[in-house]
Amino acid sequence: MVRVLHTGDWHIGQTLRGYSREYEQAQVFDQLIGIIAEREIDVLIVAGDIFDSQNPSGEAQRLFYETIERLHRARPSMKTVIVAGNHDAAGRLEAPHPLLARFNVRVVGNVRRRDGRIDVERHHIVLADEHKEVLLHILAVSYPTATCLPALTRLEDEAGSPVVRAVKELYDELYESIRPKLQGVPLIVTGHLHVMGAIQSEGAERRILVGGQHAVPHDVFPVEASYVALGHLHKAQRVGRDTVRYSGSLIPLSATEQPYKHSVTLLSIDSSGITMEHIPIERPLPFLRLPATGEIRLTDLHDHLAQLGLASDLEPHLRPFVQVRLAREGLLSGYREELDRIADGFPVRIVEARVEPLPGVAAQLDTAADAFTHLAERDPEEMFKLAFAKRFNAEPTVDHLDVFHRVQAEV
Ligand SMILES: [Mn+2]
Repeated sequence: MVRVLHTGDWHIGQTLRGYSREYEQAQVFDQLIGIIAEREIDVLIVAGDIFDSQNPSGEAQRLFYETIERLHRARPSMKTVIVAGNHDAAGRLEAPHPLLARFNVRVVGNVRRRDGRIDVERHHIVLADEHKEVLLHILAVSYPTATCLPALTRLEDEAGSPVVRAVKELYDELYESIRPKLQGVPLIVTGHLHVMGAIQSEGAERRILVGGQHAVPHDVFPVEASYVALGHLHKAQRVGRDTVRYSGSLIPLSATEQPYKHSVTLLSIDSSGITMEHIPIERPLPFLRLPATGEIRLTDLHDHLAQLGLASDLEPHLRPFVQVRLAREGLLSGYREELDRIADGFPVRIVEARVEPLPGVAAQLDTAADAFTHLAERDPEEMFKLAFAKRFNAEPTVDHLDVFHRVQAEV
């Protein structure tokens, strides 16, 4: 029996509206370390977006290395497999390899080729027991950048997406290279990309656009894989088939992720097959929506915040995050300042104040969203007007348009 734990999208160093997430991230790593010890995990898979930025702060790097060291201490026999996501700098993530190897950590930052062939050994991890009997194979594949996909150029008369084809070819080549070695032993494949049909959140996941394509069908992964451990989307979910899964993030990374439930997926693998268990991760801090459903008037915000009954001396890093849904009616243009003034008297951190766009604007936005794939055919000024209306709930003035035209001319 092999026990594998699937997680991803840690986004260490992330800030939300300027607020640090370090306290929450340290708290969920404590939970993770507890799970690993208690459930006697053999392999930990972190499916990309370790850091939130290509250039993580000293604090973010310290939290990462502390966590690696603590994970290793909690479970010295455990192997950790980390792949880079689109937020990570592949080279930087791989650079500490000589040290990380001492902690039984393998990092795959990108796909490298020699004479056109993939250096497969970098991606292939074999887990064996004390009698050298092989228990599990892992194909660790990072976020495929354009340089990882040399087959990206569109073929003559190609009807489908060259990105989908190139990603499929990448997985096919990797799988075919290790296929003779598998001999019926289970295989786990990793990926960091948007798989079609999955639910994405707004604002946090950053659309990946390789050659104008940002999602691939789930059949790019070999059907022979017992499990596909995905990262990138922050909602824990299956996609296409039960064994192709996003573990989801450990904390909500944007206001739209407020309703998400966070978990890690435990895979128990033996000769009879694979079983999955989703182990919940508790939110270290409340992430509230005010009101829970519907909207409130700005004038009622004070009462709603008072009803939370929070201790006024709550330390800044322990203050709950709050998203506010405001009714449009009676809202003045300086409402954001007024909102901050009201919230200032309470130990909360407002991360979003959303006003639903006017019905007419909403309909136009929907039309624009439908036409997203034909963005090139859309008039830039029309798009600017829509974006302006969405952001400010008003039409741009002549002065705004004048500035827009000057910027457009410069571009
Ligand atoms: Mn990502």
